[in-house]
Amino acid sequence: MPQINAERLLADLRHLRSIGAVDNGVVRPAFSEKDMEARRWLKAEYEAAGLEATIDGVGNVLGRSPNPGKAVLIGSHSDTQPTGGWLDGAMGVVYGLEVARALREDPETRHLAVDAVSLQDEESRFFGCMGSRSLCGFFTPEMEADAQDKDGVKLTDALRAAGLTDVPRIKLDRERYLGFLEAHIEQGPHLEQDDNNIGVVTSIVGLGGLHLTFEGQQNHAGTTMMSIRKDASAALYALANAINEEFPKVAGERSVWTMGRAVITPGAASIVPGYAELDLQYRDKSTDVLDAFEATVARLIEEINARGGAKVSAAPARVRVSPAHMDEGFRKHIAASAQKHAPEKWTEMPSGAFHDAGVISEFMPCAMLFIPSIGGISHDFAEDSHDDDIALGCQVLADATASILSE
Ligand code: HGY
Ligand code: MN
Ligand code: MN
Repeated sequence: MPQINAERLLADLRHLRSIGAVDNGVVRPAFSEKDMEARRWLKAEYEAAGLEATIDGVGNVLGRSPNPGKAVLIGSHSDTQPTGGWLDGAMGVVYGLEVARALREDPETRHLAVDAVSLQDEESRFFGCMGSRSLCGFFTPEMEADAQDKDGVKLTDALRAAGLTDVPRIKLDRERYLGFLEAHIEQGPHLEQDDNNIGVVTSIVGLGGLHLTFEGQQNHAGTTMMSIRKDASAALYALANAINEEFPKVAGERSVWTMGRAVITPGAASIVPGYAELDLQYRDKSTDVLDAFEATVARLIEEINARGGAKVSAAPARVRVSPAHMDEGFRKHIAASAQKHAPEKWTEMPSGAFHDAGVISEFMPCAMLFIPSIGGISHDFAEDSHDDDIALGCQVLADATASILSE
């Protein structure tokens, strides 16, 4: 079976980390200088690995194998959160490169076709999983027209600044592929807590988000009596508290919800706020639970507006993403490879984080493999994993890829 080169794998991961490095983390938002520098480096690495490489019109980097026959596509995203970790996405991208090299270097597998990909904007600077949606033909002109980041930068301007405006966009050839494999850090505590080295993902959560707006009346904090205030912040706090009280009544076992961004204007201690915003995101493996969360918010907004204070309104913050099930056949290959390389130290598990495989699974069969995150930390500069786990995960993926392609 193919043998990955752990030293080369870790050296490439550390080089990628250096592009946009800040403290122990990485700041490489989609289409930033550092993001595009990383993509140009990956293109060169794909070419050195014998792949025909292209950076497409939304920044996806695709390395195509010259080998005939059905291919497996392996990769993830190399863009990061605003304060991102060095492995989120990047590890799966470099695994794709290393698995392509390892199979090419082994006489028994050098005829097999492994394509490698670095996807764009999985982290939703402009549009969640934009790159994988574009590759699958799911990124519509309507989605693109309004896309802008949280600072108001338009996607069209970011594409122009990155020199991509007139660059052709790749559409994957469905007939070429058996499917897509994505390796990722778990970004949670379960593998480490249960002393497992490998997670074989069963399903990926669905997610939804609402952008909530509170419009009141700015006024003097000393002379405006409480009974006549239209205090935007009071409505925001009331809704946030009510969500935390009511959501558990309709939640599933692993439901999560986050209110990670709030804006209160003008943000002065002696002024009754006249305007506020709140971003709410919720996730679950069941569409019914996601629907119940949205119905609960609609009911709570009605109740708060009936009080006559600030007026609350809601708008979708993102396109709803459905829960995704990973391919049973691929999962068997990954499980067999995990059992070979990490006997009894692997488990099947759902993914609480969202991934490009969640989008691509609507286009072709997908599977995911996790390695442990130290302390379960992610989306933070402190994100990290042990080198041995990183190397083991790549070897498990290489064997699984070879067995899928040889079946
Ligand atoms: O938020 C997520 O689940 C992913 O890490 N972007
Ligand atoms: Mn992430
Ligand atoms: Mn990720």
